[in-house]
Amino acid sequence: MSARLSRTERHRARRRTTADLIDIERPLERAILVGAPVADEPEALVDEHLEELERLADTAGAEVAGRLVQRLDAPHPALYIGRGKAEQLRLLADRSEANLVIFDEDLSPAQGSALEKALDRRVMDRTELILDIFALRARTAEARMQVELAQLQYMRPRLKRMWNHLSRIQGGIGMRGPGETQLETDRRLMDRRITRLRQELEHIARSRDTRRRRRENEFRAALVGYTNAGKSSVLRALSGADLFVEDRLFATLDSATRAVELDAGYRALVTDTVGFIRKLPHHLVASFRATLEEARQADLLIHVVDASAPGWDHQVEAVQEVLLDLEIPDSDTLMVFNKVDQLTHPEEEALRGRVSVEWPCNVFTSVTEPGGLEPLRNELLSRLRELRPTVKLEIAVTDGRTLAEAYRAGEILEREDRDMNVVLVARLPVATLGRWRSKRTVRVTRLDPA
Ligand SMILES: Nc1nc2c(ncn2[C@@H]2O[C@H](COP(=O)(O)OP(=O)(O)OP(=O)(O)O)[C@@H](O)[C@H]2O)c(=O)[nH]1
Ligand SMILES: [Mg+2]
Repeated sequence: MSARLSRTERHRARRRTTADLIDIERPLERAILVGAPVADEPEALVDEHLEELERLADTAGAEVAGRLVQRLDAPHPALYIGRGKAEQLRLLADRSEANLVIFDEDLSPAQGSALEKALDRRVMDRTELILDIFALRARTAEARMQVELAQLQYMRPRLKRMWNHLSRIQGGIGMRGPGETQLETDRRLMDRRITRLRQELEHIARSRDTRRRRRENEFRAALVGYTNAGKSSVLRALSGADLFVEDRLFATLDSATRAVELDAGYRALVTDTVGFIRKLPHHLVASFRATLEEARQADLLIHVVDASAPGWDHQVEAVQEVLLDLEIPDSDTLMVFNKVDQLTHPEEEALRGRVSVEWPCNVFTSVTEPGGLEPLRNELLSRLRELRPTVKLEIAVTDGRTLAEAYRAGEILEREDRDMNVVLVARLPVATLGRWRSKRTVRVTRLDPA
């Protein structure tokens, strides 16, 4: 079967641009946020999580009308929260004229339906909210397909409830995005669409693979981190490229690679990636796997942390969890503590002391202060020098294979042809140089300081 989109699908993809989605007239939604943490969750964390849920709701376009928390030893099978608490929630929603209830926890399809009945209004969980934001923010065809795939997988077991929503309101939160049209069809068509999307995404991933192979000679770094940490800002400042930056969650969904010119003619290719968040929906992680391939293949992972966020250490853990889920090794990671301009001097000093123990490989940066990114530039340069040293190579003219490999794997800066050998000044990966150590036909002399 062809992995291409059918004509109708192409037409639909063209019609439903992100701009259309944003422009959809929708009623203002008023939401009650519900947190149901485990009984021994520290108070500060409970607040922090609801704070974040509020930012998510705001990004999706809802106004927060109230909050409710119930600590639980274990979720109740029927309504997730207790019956009494559900009744209290209904009264609160009535009183504050909220038409939407958003749970910070993941609800099973049955719990979602039962809650909607008990509360007599729309209920959504954290996953649905995040999916909605992704649908709103997806710009490229690939990102739109990745989000649609994740949305379809989420909706599939919840089709009936989604149908109810559609009949009640038009174009509300969770109802946007390319996946929406699929609700008009049935599960069988949904499955067909899922297969098609998977094929199409594989096709895109394969062509990206080819492009990546062409860049294998270059030093590649990937920025990862919690959403809103400043990844795009850092890359924009380093490269001068015009990247989208915004003080909202999930500003970036697509990987973008830019060249960063460092001193002494060195350059690095740096990739900006989608931000992570606590409890990132599993289907989304799976969908974005291919986009994050850049991070897996990178010579260096740059983990950007918002040092001014009160719960930055929990954000670091959440990022590490997603990396683990994606099987992206993070052993060789440079930690970048960004937004230090937001800290007082004593705060910065305390932070330096604390992180130097846990992450000795760290730099402190600020995008807004002049020279605030120099520590990162210097670190990149020294990594580059380490991994791709500048060397003088004397290769015997008889050894054409090694000469060809030098051209393939390295960057040739100078060449002089002598009678018996070819003399090159080149930058080469240490791994290649290591392999040549025992060769008699090659002499390697390091030129830059180790
Ligand atoms: N004060 C200060 N603000 C910063 C700094 N770096 C980034 N910001 C702000 O932080 C917000 C988020 O920045 P982005 O670069 O969009 O963050 P991101 O990590 O790419 O976020 P996502 O794409 O959503 O994952 C923006 O409002 C930036 O202006 C910094 O060093 N200092
Ligand atoms: Mg970004």
